[in-house]
Amino acid sequence: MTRVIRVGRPTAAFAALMLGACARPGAAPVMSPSLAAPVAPVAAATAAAAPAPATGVAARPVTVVPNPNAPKVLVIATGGTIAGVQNAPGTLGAYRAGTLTAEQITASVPELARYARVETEQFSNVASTLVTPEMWVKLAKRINVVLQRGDLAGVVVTHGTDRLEETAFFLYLTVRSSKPVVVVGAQRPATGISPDGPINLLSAVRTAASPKAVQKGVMVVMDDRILSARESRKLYQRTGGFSTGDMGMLGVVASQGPEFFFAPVRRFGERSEFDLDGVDTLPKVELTMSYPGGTGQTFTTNPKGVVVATTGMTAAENATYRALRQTGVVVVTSFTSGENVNGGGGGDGPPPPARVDTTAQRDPAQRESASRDSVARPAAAPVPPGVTALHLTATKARILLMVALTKTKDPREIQRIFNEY
Ligand code: DAS
Repeated sequence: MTRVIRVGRPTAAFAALMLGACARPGAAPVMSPSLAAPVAPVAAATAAAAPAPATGVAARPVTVVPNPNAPKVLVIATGGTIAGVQNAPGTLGAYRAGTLTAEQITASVPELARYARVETEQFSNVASTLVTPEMWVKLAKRINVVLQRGDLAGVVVTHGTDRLEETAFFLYLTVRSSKPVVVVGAQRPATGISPDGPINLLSAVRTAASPKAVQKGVMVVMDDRILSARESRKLYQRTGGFSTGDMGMLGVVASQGPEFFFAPVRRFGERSEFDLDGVDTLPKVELTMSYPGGTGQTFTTNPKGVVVATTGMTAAENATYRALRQTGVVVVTSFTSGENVNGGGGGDGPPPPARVDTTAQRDPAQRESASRDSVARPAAAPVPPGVTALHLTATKARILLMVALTKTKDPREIQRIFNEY
């Protein structure tokens, strides 16, 4: 059956909606109310079968042949620019992220019906700067539940790009399934000039529907690139801005569909040890940077863990974080660029000797204080070791530490986790 689908023009009500306050990318967003708790699936139906709702998205007559045997894919919408509308559609003007619904976003891409039987679910409708760790937990739990459905091939999560890489990495660690989960966003609002949301959504759904995407973990699909959630980063605020740097792509979405060339080999998905049953909130982990002349940061928030982004700490920073470790706080260091892979005690050789802080040997003040330490407190409890992140940005190291702390507070065990995931 061939259907001709016209995607709706703005109605008076929609125009009125768009006359409200708006936000520019990077500015404080004006949000639709969050539905942070998952809600019942919205009209489970193919995009082709649904009447096109008024969205403000430019009308595009499309001829689609829906595939009644296509795999089922659930699109879970959380908000972001992919759901963003402008005061003045078709301009470069300001917009409100998280405005269109899951149903409206999918209905604006009738081509989806060619590759998947799409169901939709509205999880929240916010700019991703409002996404919280509690929402990650709810979202991961929801995805773990729906992926148990035998008839569902995969899940697509639509998301704001500002915090997309964090949500995707959390899902990578905590969705315990071999089925594909694809996180996707847009850098231009749905009503803008050349919006990237529709093509990104199509590529994401094609990937989630593909048997080739099984056992690849949680992925980010943007600009036809298939990226592992572990490595993906938003490098800039334009199309093409998502990258995995030196680690490369898993594959691309070609004209014939997803093509994979690589697969992740670290722990994720079915092999993940992280069970969110009984977990509603995550342990508090703070994030800070080291810098020339820095003395280290202390916290009044009573964190269970601290991540320090550093290429090498000052003596004062070392002392501060050593003292923090002594109080039982787990301190993780992550290279500022996220690119470093040295450390952690893993690898193919014998375990390396404990890291010695040579700063104290070079710095007379430190040397004196260190020798005072060793003379005055010979029987003091050994300082728990620090943990080193391997090829993770500090923001992702923070997420892994939050998840690890749901299982253990032992820094050696946490180092094992950092070495495996
Ligand atoms: N405000 C941003 C967000 O929701 C926009 C985006 O999606 O790119 O993350």
